[in-house]
Amino acid sequence: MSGAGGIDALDAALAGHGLCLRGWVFPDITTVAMASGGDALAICLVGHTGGGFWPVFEAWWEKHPGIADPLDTWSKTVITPLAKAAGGEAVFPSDRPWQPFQQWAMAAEGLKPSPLGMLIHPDFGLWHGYRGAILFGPEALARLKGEIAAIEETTVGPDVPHPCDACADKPCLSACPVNAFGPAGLDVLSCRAWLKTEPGRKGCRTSGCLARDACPVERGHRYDDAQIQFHMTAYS
Ligand code: B12
Ligand code: SF4
Ligand code: SF4
Repeated sequence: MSGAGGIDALDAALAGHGLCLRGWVFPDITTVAMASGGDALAICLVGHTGGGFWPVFEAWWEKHPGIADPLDTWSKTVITPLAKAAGGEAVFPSDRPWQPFQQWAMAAEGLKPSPLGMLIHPDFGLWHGYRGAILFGPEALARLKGEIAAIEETTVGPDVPHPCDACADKPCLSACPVNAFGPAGLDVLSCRAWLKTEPGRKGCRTSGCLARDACPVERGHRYDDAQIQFHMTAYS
């Protein structure tokens, strides 16, 4: 175990909020262009697998009614001080310029995109996400050297199984009422137009994206209805 300010302490503090360290990227000469975090030498992804953070967030939101961008604000409130205590700097998926969270996740966790654009996880299916990332520079790395070295040794490579390879029928692709998924990815305009119609409001907007819901992988980690409705409202 490390002392306060170490990686173990960071992980434990995140767990108290229903979040976790998702994985690490160590930019080298080929990947450093992915990091717009200046001299960041290690990027630690923070997120959730399944919807475990939701009750923690909801309890916070009840105490902050009317707050703008509640989930993004909660994420910043939780992650920023923890990143600082660990000697890093937090960045967030919702902030512009957008940081390449999905590229980081592919590098850190070996995940690959589903036909829907979202990355699919072999243990959590389409039910996971990213709430922030912590960028560590040379000074923090020197202090955390032992822990980081151990993490680097265990960081996953590109050999994580990709669930879509074994999914012959690909039910996600036939479930969308407006066929919004094509070779160019999600047709956002068609999707949003559908969500404004009466059947779209009663369907996807209330019960969640039918394409995402059609995926049979790890459905036990599906978010609960309140969380799904929150994300769909934010998106549409
Ligand atoms: C812009 C954006 C969108 C735009 C997409 C516009 C477009 N066609 O590109 C819109 C608003 C449509 C969108 C929608 C959704 N998004 Co979005 N989005 C982003 C955001 C903020 C930036 C993406 C980006 O351009 N990055 C910049 C480039 C340089 O980084 P990148 O890693 O290389 O980006 C890759 C993605 O853009 C991806 N991509 C391209 N098109 C699309 C379309 C979709 C739907 C997704 C998920 C990815 C994706 O390909 C890029 C190349 O690798 C990211 C957060 C982030 N900072 O990455 C979330 C993010 C990609 N979104 C995410 C999610 C979950 C969604 C929704 C499912 C939200 C929801 N309702 O629950 C929806 C999907 C809509 C649906 N029908 O269900 C997650 C994906 C998690 C995962 N498992 O992979 C992210 C990472 C946010 C997070 N906090 O975790 N999103
Ligand atoms: S339904 Fe099949 S192809 Fe679609 S996301 Fe799930 S595993 Fe991948
Ligand atoms: S939310 Fe509905 S309309 Fe939009 S992509 Fe998903 S299934 Fe299609």
